[in-house]
Amino acid sequence: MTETNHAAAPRKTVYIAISSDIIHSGHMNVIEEGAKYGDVIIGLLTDEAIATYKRMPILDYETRRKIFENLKPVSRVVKQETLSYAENLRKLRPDYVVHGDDWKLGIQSMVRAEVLKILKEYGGELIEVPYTKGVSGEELDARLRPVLNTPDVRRAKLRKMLRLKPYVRVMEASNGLSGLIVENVKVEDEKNMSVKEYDAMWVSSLCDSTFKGKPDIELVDLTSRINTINEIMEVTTKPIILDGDTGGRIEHFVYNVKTLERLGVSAVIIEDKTGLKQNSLFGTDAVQTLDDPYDFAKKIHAGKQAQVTRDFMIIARLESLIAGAGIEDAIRRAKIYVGAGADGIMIHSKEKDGAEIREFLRRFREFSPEIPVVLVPTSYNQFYEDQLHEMGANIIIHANHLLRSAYPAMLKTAKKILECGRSKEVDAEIMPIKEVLTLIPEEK
Ligand code: SPV
Ligand code: MG
Repeated sequence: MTETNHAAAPRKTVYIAISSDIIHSGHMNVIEEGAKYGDVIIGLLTDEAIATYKRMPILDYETRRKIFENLKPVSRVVKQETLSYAENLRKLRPDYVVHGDDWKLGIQSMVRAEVLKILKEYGGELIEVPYTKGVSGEELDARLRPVLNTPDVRRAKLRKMLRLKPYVRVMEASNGLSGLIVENVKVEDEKNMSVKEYDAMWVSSLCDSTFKGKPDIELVDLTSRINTINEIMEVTTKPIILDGDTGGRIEHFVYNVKTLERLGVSAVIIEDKTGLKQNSLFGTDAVQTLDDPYDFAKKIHAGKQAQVTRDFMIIARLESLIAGAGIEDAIRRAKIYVGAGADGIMIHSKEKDGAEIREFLRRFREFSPEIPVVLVPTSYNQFYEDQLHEMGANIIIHANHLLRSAYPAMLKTAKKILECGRSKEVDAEIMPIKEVLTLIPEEK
């Protein structure tokens, strides 16, 4: 008998990326289909990648890894750190990439184009399986929204974001409608093959007061501020950071912390000023009286003692630079506040060149590399968010830009109607009434 060499040809490999944290039958169909072509490798997006490109993952990476590893048709699971497949495809060189045929539009089409380009480099093949009818990840996401909006879940989102995202991008929201803008506005980010959106909302004392026609001097009381928060919370799901002004008296602050926590607010930022609070952007044009740092530290400490969950954050806002007390004073205070238990530091400045912010961050990071730092770059807005992050920022707040865009638009319209004696002339500049009627869809 002659011996033949039956060394089997190596089995083909099939790469399937899973970028969703909700696993549904559509994924199963793609995996089963993929298994017909060879050994299935799942490229599972990490929590960081999902948080950066989509939203906070519900199931964490480890849980998802275990689920996929235990699926019969799956040979192994590897990490995919970005929406782009490039790194893994070049490393693993799978014979096939399998995907549903529903990725030919929008941002996904860029990912698809890149996959095709890389497969061509080494002779791999793309197999597209028909999209599973009746299953939509987006629809599942929408159905989950109310569940993802309980106070506990919402409150916890900010800390989770700080863990998973390079930085948290925040926009002012001062009522339900502007809350909806911050919740829903998205732009395609071609450079990173992803969609950009805001992560959280800033309930500003300046804007909340100004929308009510009142000055920003702690005149709008907490009950009214809570009404604003509730209005926003009813129609949105993103975490809320409250501008808590000075935090008031310690005896009141400890109650207020509990109230905010119960509502599902994620963080309150309080500033180390005392007396009649004036908006920081007046700088030294207004009387800005700094609190005694040890008294302020007591307030932080009392607040931390009062909170009942782990998730709520109390962030200490340093007003040294606003009051003209200098970087040395800011650093000294930052150390005291961190020592008192502050969960983060906000350093404010109205200097245009950003030099004192940069210097503060450099010095602060020498002794506190981890504590989140909040910046409000209203005056020094020549810096991109990425640059502020490089300087050391973890939370970047665009603090008043919706108010500032709404007011001039309203004023212009009001003037023009007055001038013309009718409203026809403004029709082209304002939203058609039909669009207003359908702006807020009814819940089904
Ligand atoms: C606010 O938005 O109310 C703030 C930030 O406190 S600032 O107006 O820059 O002081
Ligand atoms: Mg304020």
